[in-house]
Amino acid sequence: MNIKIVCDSSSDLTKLTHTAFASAPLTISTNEHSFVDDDKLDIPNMINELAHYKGRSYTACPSIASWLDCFEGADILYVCTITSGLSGAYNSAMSAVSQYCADNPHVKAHVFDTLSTGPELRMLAEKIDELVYEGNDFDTVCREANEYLKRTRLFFSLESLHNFAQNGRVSKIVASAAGILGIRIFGTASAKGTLQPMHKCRGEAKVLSTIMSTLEEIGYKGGKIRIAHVQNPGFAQRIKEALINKYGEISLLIYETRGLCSYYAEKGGILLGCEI
Ligand code: X90
Repeated sequence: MNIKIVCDSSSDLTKLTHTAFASAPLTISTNEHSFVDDDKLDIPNMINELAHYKGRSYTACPSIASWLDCFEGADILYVCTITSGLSGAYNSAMSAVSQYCADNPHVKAHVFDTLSTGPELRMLAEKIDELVYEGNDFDTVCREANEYLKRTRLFFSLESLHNFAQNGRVSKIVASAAGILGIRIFGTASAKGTLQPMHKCRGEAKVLSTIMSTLEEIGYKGGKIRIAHVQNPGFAQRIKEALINKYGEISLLIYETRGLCSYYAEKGGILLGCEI
């Protein structure tokens, strides 16, 4: 039995520890150039090119065909997608799964709509990887993974919402606050899987204290943390130090966002996933 975990590229993952993995790329485009968010994408070059580009830019979810490429050869499929509240990725994954199962009737497949993205999506994939490795059957993995998703959260600090606004994914009013120099929008994924701003923070020190108080409020007790950053390793490291100071040794990884999250979170952006 070939078991495969498939995410869209907003998971920022390229592999998992135990289970076969594939990533279905989203695409970031200008009128002149398309950036496919796969392992060949030169992300610093994309960020730089977009920063100098005067026209509009867009994104697109993975096509049904690119999901099908990822499914190739799998008998059991766990598919995890970016929130259906902001992307068509969940719908295209569902269509791809129906097609794949129609062609391969023995296949068992489940699509998880994370109502989130980035580190929270990555954490779900890591959890499924562990559950599969422990030898759990398909139904148990699906049930436990769905339970896990209820115990994880996503928080973000964004210096700009320009790309969210130009793609119509937040209102211009919300976006304008983030345009002010030094102001970061701190927020979370809403229950519907949309951007939910919580605070406006002036400066990184304020973001850091907001992260610490927010984690306390939601009952965080030292569970797993994943921090993705857009060219901001120093701040990610300061968050890590503050967390270790308060909670002691925790499972924490810092890494760079890939294409899609780099585009929307923009330079300086931080995404934090945690278990509660
Ligand atoms: O289908 C598409 O074209 C992709 C649209 C994706 C839009 C959201 C990307 C978010 C990337 C930024 C901060 C986290 C916000 C989370 C809210 C659920 C990461």
